[in-house]
Amino acid sequence: MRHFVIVGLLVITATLLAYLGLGVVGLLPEQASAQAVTIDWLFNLEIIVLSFLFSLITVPLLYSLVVFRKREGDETDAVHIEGNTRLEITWTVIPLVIVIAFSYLGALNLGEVRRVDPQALDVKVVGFQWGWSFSYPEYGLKSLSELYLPVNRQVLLKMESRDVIHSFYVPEFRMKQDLVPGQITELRVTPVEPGWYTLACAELCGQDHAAMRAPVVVVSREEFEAWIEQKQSEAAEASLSGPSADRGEEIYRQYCKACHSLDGSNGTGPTWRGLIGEKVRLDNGATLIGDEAYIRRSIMEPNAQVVEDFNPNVMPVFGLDELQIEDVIEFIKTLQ
Ligand code: HEC
Ligand SMILES: [Cu+2]
Repeated sequence: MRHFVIVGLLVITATLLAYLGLGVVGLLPEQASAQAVTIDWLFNLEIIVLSFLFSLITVPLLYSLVVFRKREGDETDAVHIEGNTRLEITWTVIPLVIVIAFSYLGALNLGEVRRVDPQALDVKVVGFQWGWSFSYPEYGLKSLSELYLPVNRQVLLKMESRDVIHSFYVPEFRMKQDLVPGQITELRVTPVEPGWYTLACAELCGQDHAAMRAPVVVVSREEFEAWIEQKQSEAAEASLSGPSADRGEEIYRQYCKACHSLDGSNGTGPTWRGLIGEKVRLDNGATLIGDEAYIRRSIMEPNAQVVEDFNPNVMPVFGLDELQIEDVIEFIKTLQ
């Protein structure tokens, strides 16, 4: 009986230490979304239960190892114990109740986290090897390289992948959602804390997976509106002033850099240096001279004319619009 009391007290102490210890480590970053609060509540409850279970196993084990160790000169056998029905029922029923309780809480939690707000702001997210692009259909804005969000308004992210499976993860929001090729997946999140965060791809997706990041900026409603207006006037200006090599270079940095170099070295794709006006050999044996029409076609239908020694089906179709393609061509022209 004395042993039970001592072990019981030690288990309680170890549980507290394990729980407080995990709290000090700071497993999670700040809570920047309404969903994070809900998720962390359940997570915290699980941490309490697992601190207890961890202690319940390790404390009696260590206690027995030390207190009931073999004494010197003791050659007798240990006591043989054959089954204990009451114990077996207890350690089956209690965990069963805990698991059922957690699945109930988990279901409530999931419902809360996924609650639909009809006023939600629609944002389209595209993931590709290795970057992100964001569009705001409500405001006629597309292909932006940063995700701006107004505080305290639910956002409905509609996500697509251009190539392989990626995963949308902003640790401060806690939510994570895969982007699956050929499918549109959705995630709802309500930012509650203005600030700068980082979106990171959470699904190993190839060579530069670790660099697949994008800024996420949560701002007040007024700042968001000002930002939208600024982006809209930039877009309007761009369509008036015609193609620009500077914007082409920006598109290059955002989408094409992973495979195309500017310095004459070939990577996953051919270099862009000297592409205009030079001979290009195709994999069907034909040769042609690199001109605007060829570049345009290579961007819109990458498999129509495949460059010799390079793999087809590697270059994604980016869905660039007419002006963006002209910007890119303008930029390639500067690379002689
Ligand atoms: C995942 C790798 C990858 C990315 C990203 C990529 N490309 Fe390519 N690209 C290729 C490969 C591979 C080829 C050669 C095979 C072919 O012709 O389809 C190619 C060929 C081309 C060609 C023909 C080039 C030549 O030297 O004859 C053009 C033009 C081109 N890409 C434009 C772009 C543009 C514009 C972007 C960004 C919007 C882009 N690519 C992004 C892989 C990529
Ligand atoms: Cu990825």
